[in-house]
Amino acid sequence: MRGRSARMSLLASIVALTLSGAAPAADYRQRPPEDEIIYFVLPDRFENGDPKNDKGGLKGDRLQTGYDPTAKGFFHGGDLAGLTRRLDYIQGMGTTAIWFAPIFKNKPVQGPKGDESAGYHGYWVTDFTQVDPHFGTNAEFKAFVDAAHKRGMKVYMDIIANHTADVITYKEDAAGGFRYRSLADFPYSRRGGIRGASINPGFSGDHVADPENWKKLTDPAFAYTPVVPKGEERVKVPAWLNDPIYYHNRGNSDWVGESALYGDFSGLDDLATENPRVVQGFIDIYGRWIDEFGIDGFRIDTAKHVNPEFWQAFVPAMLARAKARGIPNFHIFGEVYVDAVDPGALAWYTHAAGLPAVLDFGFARAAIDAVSGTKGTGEFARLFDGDALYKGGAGAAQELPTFLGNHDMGRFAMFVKAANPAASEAELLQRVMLGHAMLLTLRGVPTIYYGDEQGFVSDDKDQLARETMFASKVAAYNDNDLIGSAATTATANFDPAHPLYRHIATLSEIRRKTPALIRGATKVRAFAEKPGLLAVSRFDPDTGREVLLAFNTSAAPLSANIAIDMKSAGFTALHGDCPASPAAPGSLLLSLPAFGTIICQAS
Ligand SMILES: [Ca+2]
Ligand SMILES: [Ca+2]
Ligand SMILES: [Ca+2]
Repeated sequence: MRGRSARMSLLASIVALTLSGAAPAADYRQRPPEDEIIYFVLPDRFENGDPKNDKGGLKGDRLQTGYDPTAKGFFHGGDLAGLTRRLDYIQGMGTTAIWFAPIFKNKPVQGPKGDESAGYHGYWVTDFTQVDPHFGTNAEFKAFVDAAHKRGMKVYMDIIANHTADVITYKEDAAGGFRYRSLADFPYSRRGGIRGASINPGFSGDHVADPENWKKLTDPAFAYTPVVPKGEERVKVPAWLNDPIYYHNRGNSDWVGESALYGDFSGLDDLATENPRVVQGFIDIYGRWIDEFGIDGFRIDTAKHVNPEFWQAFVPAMLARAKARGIPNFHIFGEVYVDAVDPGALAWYTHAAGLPAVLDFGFARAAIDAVSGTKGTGEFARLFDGDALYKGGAGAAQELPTFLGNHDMGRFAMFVKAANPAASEAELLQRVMLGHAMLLTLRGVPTIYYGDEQGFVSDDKDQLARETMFASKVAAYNDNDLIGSAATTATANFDPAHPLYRHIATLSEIRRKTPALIRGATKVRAFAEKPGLLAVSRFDPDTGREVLLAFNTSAAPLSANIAIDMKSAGFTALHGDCPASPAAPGSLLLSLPAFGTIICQAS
């Protein structure tokens, strides 16, 4: 935005306001991360803006091109041109930032014979400098970023430093798969185990980050013997990534302890992220995307499978790079998959790894359990108590992206439906609306999973939770009964009149206009050990004015006296049926319908 005349900026602001009713476009660089509402999308599954790139410029059948719109594990044709074309739709529900699954060039197809699938999800990178041709070009990426910025929307890239695509294999016999080979049984100092030949003399271990130390690690065959298949010797970009010395080469992770850091994630080549060459390599790679495109943040994939020292170096380097590019509010949030309300396990990464934020898996668990009725609402109290554990305390917890479901675990509606198999569609809709009301009013940065606003219900997790918004040819998607809609995924679903889309738009607007909901401190007022009441006060960061949130997770109406601030003498309803005044100073009598939400602002 620098270099523009004030008049141009003003004009741009007016245009953006008129178009969207959102904050002026010129201000987007000034917004702190907690002001955003994020929309998370898989580009392959969103909109096909250019059928010419569907096969990624490759020839042959789906095992060559990766393209098969009838198979859930292959490319379906969505791209950056489609995402750009649908920005009106995305912004129309009040979302202000887009996080999209990785768009870097992938290995098109991988997997054992007969069980292949494609890199449509973007997590199998070979070239970190280029947009995957299935999604478009670097120029189209620039057009997308610029178009989002013009509307005052931010762009968050999904990045990976833990692994590349699966290119490296091992010379040893693979019967039963490449089982993990530990540091103790296969030290760096011997070839193929403690009885093997002496190798890598003088190497003092991977905890010594000194480049001189790492020069002494020259033989990568301490555990398995890495082999790069013929024809793939130069497939990775930048070129240093093709050298097996920069990988762990210890076989597959079994997800616990040491192997969670050093093991290959289902065969994906696990980088030696302790090596200073690898650290600098990724600072250079991702710094370029900041410099060239002026993006606004990173979501870090598989953050917990990388040693914390890597992030301790990477994060400040990226924040400095962004600041130099005129991006003072660059957001970085890591994926630390913890399927429990366990704030300590997440908060550890803000201390030990120096991650500014992590995806709030605890929030997702609490919301799924409460809204599906498998538990009461007490988990939210434990969740918010845990905010003190994050580096920076409860203030830092405001920057955690919160969510209800995702592309890995499955959709929120699926969890709700699974716990309530006999529920009517109307009840499922009410419950899914309740979950979104919690998401959009409680602390954290609300993150909507694409398709949830059209009532998508995944059959299961992973591939089955990645339906297309444009007309799908996947039978396992098209037989789903969408919530709040008579449509199926066999036709395009970009309906701004869908009740969930409208519900999200309504609550987004309330949030944007109510600083207490964006940045206000949280005080839990009431919770229940069975389905029922959750009441939470949030306070305007400047005036201290109270906003009371109340949710009913049960199928019956309820009434209760809720403790409030003694100073809150009158209320206006921001949503739902709010009494105009307290029953007595310090107590508000609330009546909530089944699955209802009330938002009361003290006047
Ligand atoms: Ca396409
Ligand atoms: Ca591999
Ligand atoms: Ca790793």
